[in-house]
Amino acid sequence: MSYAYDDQNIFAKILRGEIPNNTVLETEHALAFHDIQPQAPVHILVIPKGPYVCYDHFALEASDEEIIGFTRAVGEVCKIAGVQAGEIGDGFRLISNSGENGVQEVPHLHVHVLGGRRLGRMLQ
Ligand code: D5M
Repeated sequence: MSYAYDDQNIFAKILRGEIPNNTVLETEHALAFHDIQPQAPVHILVIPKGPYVCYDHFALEASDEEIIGFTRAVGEVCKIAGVQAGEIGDGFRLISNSGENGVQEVPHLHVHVLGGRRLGRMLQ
């Protein structure tokens, strides 16, 4: 399968420093920043620095080093989200929308880290 990466997408521009972001964490392989339209008191996006469209693209084509680096960054952000959520920091949700029917708006892989409130039980 081939994945066409559009380097004009908004997260590519954030990675190049062309538009600002509210950074939570930056590592060699990942950048995490606050979502501009938060759906929960804590809503952080974690993106790999490489040009990957969606989760399967990344998981199948990134190097082991990139995958480990990104996965660890997501873990760090989960801990940060727990601290930011304060008293109800025990628990969070990870979501990665992929593709047309996954209703992915920005075509650069991103993992949403949501917390800070009791989240609804149903996935939609
Ligand atoms: O979600 C894409 C998410 O990206 C959505 O929650 C808004 C967020 N977004 C869009 N532009 C920005 C900027 N500039 N900063 C921070 N967050 C942003 P998806 O999973 O693709 O539907």
